[in-house]
Amino acid sequence: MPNHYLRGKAEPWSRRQFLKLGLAGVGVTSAAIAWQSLAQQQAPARIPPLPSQSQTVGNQLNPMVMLRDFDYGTVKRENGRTIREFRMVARTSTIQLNSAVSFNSWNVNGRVPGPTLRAREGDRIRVLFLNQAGHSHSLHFHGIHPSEMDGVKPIANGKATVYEFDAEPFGVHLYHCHIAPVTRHVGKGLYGMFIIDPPKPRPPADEMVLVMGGYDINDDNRNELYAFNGLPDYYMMHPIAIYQNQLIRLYVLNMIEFDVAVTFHLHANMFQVYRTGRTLQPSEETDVITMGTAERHILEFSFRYPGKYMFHPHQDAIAENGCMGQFEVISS
Ligand SMILES: [Cu+2]
Repeated sequence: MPNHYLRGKAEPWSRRQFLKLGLAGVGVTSAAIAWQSLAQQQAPARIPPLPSQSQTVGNQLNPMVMLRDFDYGTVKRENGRTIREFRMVARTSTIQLNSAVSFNSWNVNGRVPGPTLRAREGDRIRVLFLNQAGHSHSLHFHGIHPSEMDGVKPIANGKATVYEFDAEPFGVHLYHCHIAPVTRHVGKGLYGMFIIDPPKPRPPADEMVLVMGGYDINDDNRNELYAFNGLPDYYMMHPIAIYQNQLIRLYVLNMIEFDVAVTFHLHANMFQVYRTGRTLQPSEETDVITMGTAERHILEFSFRYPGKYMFHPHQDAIAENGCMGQFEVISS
């Protein structure tokens, strides 16, 4: 497993804004190193190299990179505790959903979904939130935290705030804007995944994030387009390469507004389900699982046979309007 927990992330936040909050400074902790070396004692997962042409022309979103892009924050040590600082900027920007449709998104750090934050249970999370999107937003995290850190208070355009809380409990969580109407703020793209790893790391796997989202193109409170990781049909056009017999660990989140629930279905295989990522042992095996809005799970599987295999909600109208992708299993 690569040493992700030591990787710093430079987000486009000015030093002046940073100093204003009195939060300058970086550091790497011995605790983070010790925990990471525990994970390295097991054989690493085999992950195919990224294709060189995975970028969609004319679009700043690259779902192939987002797939395995985990933001471990900037690690600091304060009073014997590991602090993970995340810099998150709300913005407004246009994304090209397909050759015909551009969409005015509200987002975090210029991407839909926002960055996948990752921490270990018991770390202290410090989110430096700056709103440059043009109107009020907030960041509401799922997980356990005090009322004042619940992120339901509007942060006006041009203002910043700090959300700080303990990372608990381990599992797959999420964050999203909680300003009314939430359907609109989430539908415009202000959401992302927040993974809290258990104290003892899960076994090595090819780990990927799949966030399902919907787009209400014509403001009729219904979705016309859907996507995994931001761009409709991206993984159909650019299949995700994985190795035969390699353990795959999907972190799946449903952030589709307006539709009550969707399923996640994988072709030609079965997967182990860890509901909300809250267990270390799977609770069931299936090939289709129902997810209401904000539900999320860890799904594990490996493919026995090479070839291409689709995944999609089995609400086929949703799949056919963009929420569809495929794995390409490479012989090992
Ligand atoms: Cu908002």
